[in-house]
Amino acid sequence: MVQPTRDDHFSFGLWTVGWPAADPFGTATRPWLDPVESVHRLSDLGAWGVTFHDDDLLPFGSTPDERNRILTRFRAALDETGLVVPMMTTNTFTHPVFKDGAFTSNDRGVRRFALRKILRNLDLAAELGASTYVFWGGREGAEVDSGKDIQAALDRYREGIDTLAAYVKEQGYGIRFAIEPKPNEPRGDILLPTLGHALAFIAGLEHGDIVGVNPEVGHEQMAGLNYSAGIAQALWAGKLFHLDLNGQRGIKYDQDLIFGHGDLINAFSLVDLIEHGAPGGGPSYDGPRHFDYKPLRTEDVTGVWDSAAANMRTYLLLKERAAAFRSDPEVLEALATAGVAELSTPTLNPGETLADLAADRTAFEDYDADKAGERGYGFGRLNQLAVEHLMGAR
Ligand code: GLO
Ligand code: NI
Ligand code: NI
Ligand code: NI
Repeated sequence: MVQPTRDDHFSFGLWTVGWPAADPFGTATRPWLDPVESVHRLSDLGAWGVTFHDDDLLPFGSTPDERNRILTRFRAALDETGLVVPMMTTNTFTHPVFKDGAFTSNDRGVRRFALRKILRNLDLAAELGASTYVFWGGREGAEVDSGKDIQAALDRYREGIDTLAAYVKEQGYGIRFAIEPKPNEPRGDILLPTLGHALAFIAGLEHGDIVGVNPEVGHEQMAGLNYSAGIAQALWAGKLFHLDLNGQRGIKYDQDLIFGHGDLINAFSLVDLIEHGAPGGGPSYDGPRHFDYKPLRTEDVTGVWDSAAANMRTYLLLKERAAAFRSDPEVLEALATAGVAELSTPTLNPGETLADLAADRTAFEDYDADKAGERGYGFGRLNQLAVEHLMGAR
């Protein structure tokens, strides 16, 4: 049960296991990892897919010959293992050219360069069969309020995404875009800082029909937000195109811990939600279970692969616990006491008008608000049952 298989649709970024662990205060603690080796190791561990930024595989500035050579080797590894590339993305943050942003740099030449870099990589994504293309705008932001016209920046962000989305449609690539929000780091403040900001931005796009979100556990939690509640809203909006699973402990720098190694109770409710859908029958999520974590800087190469396996194992254990939770009669009873299913009944009767409601004395004049205020919902008991399932105590 806790042995991952291809059917679990686990995917990893090349930049996760391949992170050599340089941080702002220290140099790399691990050697460069060959992407071909990562493909083989991930496959052996039971993963299904691998994702990457252009520069993770094809170093910035490589010649067409170098690109071809690297791609041939990489494709051979994919063919040999059967691993797929469900998602690709562009690095628009490492090179100094992007220090003030890509789509939203104040420098117009940089913006045009960024569009070209992404365009070329979209063609590659289509060739490799990726169905999702992620946009994480880590450098789209500012440290200085007066240095960035935020409204103009949003205009340029929209121009960039719409232009590329139109291209994808024109080419018939069948690729959908997923915007990944993050509140800060590396910029002091990043545009589209949360899932909610991203959804509002998408609603104003011309080609928003193929644009959704790629929310990351740690990014929402860095903003103090509830990840599984945000995921529920993304599902409700029909915009959960992809997700980045990892762990984070509180409002601080981006930790990218192993999935579940942060807020474990929220990780439990997330797995319950995406596996089973909302209790009222809302949609579940059938896309990749994608891990965007970093092996701790203190790990050696053995620790890298142990941590990759740990992400999948934690997910599967949570899935097992969530299934037990959902079928426990005591939980069903606690859910009924809490009125969870009742929320799915519309507030007005079928065909009822506001005038009908205004004439309904039982809704107001004769309604015993004090009595209703006495109701105990038993949410604490419900949560204790969740915690006990999570702990394997039931
Ligand atoms: C950084 C982001 C980053 C993105 C990546 C893929 O905090 O999480 O790793 O997920 O660029 O789009
Ligand atoms: Ni991140
Ligand atoms: Ni992160
Ligand atoms: Ni991410």
